[in-house]
Amino acid sequence: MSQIQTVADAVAAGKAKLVPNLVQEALDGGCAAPEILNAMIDAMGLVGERFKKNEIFVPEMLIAAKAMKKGVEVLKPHLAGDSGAVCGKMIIGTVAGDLHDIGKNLVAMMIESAGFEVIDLGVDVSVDKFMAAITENPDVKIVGLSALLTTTMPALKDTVAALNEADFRKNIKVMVGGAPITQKFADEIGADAYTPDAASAAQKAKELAA
Ligand code: B1M
Repeated sequence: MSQIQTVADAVAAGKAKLVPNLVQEALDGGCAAPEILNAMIDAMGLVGERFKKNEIFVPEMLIAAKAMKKGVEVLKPHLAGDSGAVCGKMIIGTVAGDLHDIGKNLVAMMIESAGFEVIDLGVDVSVDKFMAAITENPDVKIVGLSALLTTTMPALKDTVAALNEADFRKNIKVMVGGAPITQKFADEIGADAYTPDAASAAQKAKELAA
């Protein structure tokens, strides 16, 4: 079995203690960091499939998420450089009612390495919290919103609607993403950009801030 597959299997099985060493071994063995990351993302997809089929339950999803996060910690220096924040500020968060943060964290990491100072508001972020953060950071260039649940897509819509009504909106671009989000939905709710993954989010953020 390849080293990358071993990492992916350990993530899917929620082996949080083993994953960091396995990731390090894969890196030492010459595997590329983005390839390892992609395999770990696929492993989380598999976890989701198993959950959908009732083969596993929330606790197993949670330990897989913990294993994934431990692996990302080891990968981070190999994926993201110290950019020096030359592109400006970005605020990011997972919308109200939604606790998923792995994808949002990856997006934040890639955007930071693309040259932004990222203010991460975490998960379950209310409209008021986004608004307060923008008020505290009037020089922010982009606000990024993540949603992983079909049931939190309305919260994403409400957050974008509130941003669109605010005076500061003309100076701020709004990016959205997350597994259930599509370009069509982003257009419907009035976001400036949708991207399907972390790498394209970083690219798009640079374009929007230029
Ligand atoms: Co949840 N969960 N979960 N979960 N979970 C999903 C999302 C689900 C698809 C699983 C399934 O049924 N197949 C399903 C949603 C179904 C739906 O809405 N139609 C689901 C469910 C139902 C739930 C609960 C309701 C379960 C329950 O309690 N009965 C519950 C909800 C809790 C809540 O949020 N209120 C729940 C809870 C959890 C855990 C807490 C156990 C855990 C999250 C832990 C954590 O994040 N810290 C969890 C997990 C791990 C998952 C799966 C298995 C994996 C998610 C993940 O991390 N993927 C997920 C199944 C799946 O996604 N296939 C599932 C890897 C990550 C890198 O991908 O987050 O998609 P992703 O991010 C990508 C892109 O989407 C994009 O870039 C990222 C990197 O490439 N992206 C952006 C994300 N944000 C972006 C923002 C951008 C741009 C791109 O611009 C700003």
